[in-house]
Amino acid sequence: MIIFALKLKHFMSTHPKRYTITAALPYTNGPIHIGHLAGVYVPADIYARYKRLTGNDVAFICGSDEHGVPITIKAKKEGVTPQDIVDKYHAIIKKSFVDFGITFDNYSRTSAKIHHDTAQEFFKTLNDKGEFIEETTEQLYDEEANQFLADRFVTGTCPKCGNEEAYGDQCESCGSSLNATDLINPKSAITGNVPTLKETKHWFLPLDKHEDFLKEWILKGHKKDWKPNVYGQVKSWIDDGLRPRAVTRDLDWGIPVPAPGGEGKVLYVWFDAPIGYISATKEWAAQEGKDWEPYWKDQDTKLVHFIGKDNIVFHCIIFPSMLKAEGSYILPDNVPANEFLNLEGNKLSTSKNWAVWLPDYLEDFPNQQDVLRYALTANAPESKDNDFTWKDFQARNNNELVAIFGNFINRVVVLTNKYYEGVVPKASEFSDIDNEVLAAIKAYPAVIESSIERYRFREASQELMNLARLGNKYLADEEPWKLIKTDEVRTKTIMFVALQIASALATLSEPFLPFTSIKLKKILRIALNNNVISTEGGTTNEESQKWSDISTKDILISSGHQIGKGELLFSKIEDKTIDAQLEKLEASKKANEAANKVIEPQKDLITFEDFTKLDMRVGTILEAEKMPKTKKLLILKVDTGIDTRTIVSGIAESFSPEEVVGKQVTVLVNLAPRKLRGVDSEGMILMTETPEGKLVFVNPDTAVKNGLQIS
Ligand code: B3M
Ligand code: ZN
Repeated sequence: MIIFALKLKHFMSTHPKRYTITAALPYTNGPIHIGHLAGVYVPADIYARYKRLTGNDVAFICGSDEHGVPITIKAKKEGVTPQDIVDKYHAIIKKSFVDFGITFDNYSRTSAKIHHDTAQEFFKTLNDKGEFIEETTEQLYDEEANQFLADRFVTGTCPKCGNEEAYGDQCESCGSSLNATDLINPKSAITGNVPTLKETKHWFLPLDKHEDFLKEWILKGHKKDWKPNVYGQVKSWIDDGLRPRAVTRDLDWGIPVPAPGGEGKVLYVWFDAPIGYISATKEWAAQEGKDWEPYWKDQDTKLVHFIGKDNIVFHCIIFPSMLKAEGSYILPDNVPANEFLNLEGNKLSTSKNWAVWLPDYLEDFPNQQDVLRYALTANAPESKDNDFTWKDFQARNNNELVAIFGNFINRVVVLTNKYYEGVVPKASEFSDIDNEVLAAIKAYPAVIESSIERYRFREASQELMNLARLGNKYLADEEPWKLIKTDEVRTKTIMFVALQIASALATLSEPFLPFTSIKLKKILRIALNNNVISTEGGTTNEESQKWSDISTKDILISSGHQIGKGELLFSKIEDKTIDAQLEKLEASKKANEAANKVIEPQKDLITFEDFTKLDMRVGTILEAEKMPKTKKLLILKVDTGIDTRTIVSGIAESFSPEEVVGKQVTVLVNLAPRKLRGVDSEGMILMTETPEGKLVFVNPDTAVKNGLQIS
């Protein structure tokens, strides 16, 4: 591995390149959560930071995906306009990315004019080249809503995998891209009705026409370096045969179709959104006084799309076919899609509010963005779905960031201040172990690079942690705190070597732990490079340490250099903090279930005679006690006005015995007696249950005589 890494290292350093790195445009119908960070944005940011640090010309591009049906559904639900929705969530999402140190060169939005113009121009170019099929077909229609049903306006069973909650354009379960008319048992998401079919004209991108190109480019081409989960999905779609896909919709929210007959129609969101990468690059280049075209048209530019697995078909088949048809664009070099992150064993879900939202995380863990970035990277769903647990989050923080990385830095800084008032001591002769450590430092950049270049960020983050482990072990083996008493010369050399490791960590950690990297550079007084988060300038006039210095320079931090005082880089997370998060999750799940509780449909009709058989009376609970060895049951003595009887009731989790004594209740008195846990129960107390699971009495709203009949 080291030899490969070193060869790669040399090649990379002598061949700086231009990179256009894109990250999937998040829908602006809600905040973003840890799954978005893990799946797309943290890996993309690690890659972009690393490419910048290794001297490349990078355009790191993203923006809000503001069209599409989810936004119109949310707007309708909240009684506001789609523009209100996108304005609200564009700001929230954009702030979250800044808060978490995701260093986009431009975070734009698809409602921007520059995007409308770019997307319409792209459509017109393809249309003028005859790249579309214009066809009138029957599409799903909701007569009651008086609306065509596409995308998330319709759900049904996926013809490919049987998922019963597939959407009109895509099945999130198997990732297939669908036509709404493909769905089995389609149902309108607006009214719940079964749709009818109605004729309408749309423009279709004939993917079948691009099949040979895609086979050549991906299957026969050099795409063997694509991740197996990506290559496998793409191959199965191509092997299944590709069909024309509609690229326009009968909707009023989106980019108007710039063609005769396009009135009342908009571009399909998945046609316009990927073009958002191009318009955002244009916008950025204009701000920077650069030419945007080399980032999208120069064959030497490397285009990399960071996405989640549900977006593979759009980024590996549909968008490349669009780019190919247009003819002047480069194609993606790689699409390192991640799988999904689950949360505590369940699928992350915006609609079910089963998520850790980024604004909430920062409220509970202020200034601990790096802890989440690291935990999500170390556990990233790179090749299979993975599970985020708060326990693992705590372990990554306590056992690695605190106990290894933070502990090592703390010891180096505290001892350097204690023994030498913070001045880097002069080293004498290096021992074999010293030379091994110094050589290992030089080798680490290439080891980390080799993982990053293969989009193995989990592995790369563990290599970084291994360098901190090396430092910890070196100090533990050399024990400068003992040697200081007997061999000052040797101690100085040990501390000098340890400080070289600390200095290397300050730079190598930047892609993974950007906030910590800044703190560490300030502690060591290494000038801050263009790490875009830093607001203050460097603290010395030394040239900022470059990534390449770690493997080329013999000395990273010189004798005589003054470092600063220490500060804890990470703090231990206690069990009670994690328990609070788990309780918060459970509460949000219950609240969500309550909010979305489905009211049971009415039961079958009964006759009046059936009803008259029920004898319901007002009664009063005279005594109550818990049924031994059960959680749910109370034994009640009830005055029914007819008699005083025993009734066993499953209300113990909602009421204590004391709470119910004296309550007037509704009693079904002619229910056949039952023996419950050895106790004869004669009748039933009528209750209802709230969505939160609390039981509530159904009783008269004023005190009345026991025994009165209820009818
Ligand atoms: N808006 C993200 C999603 O499917 C989608 C990505 C567009 S990237 C051009 O959740
Ligand atoms: Zn499916």
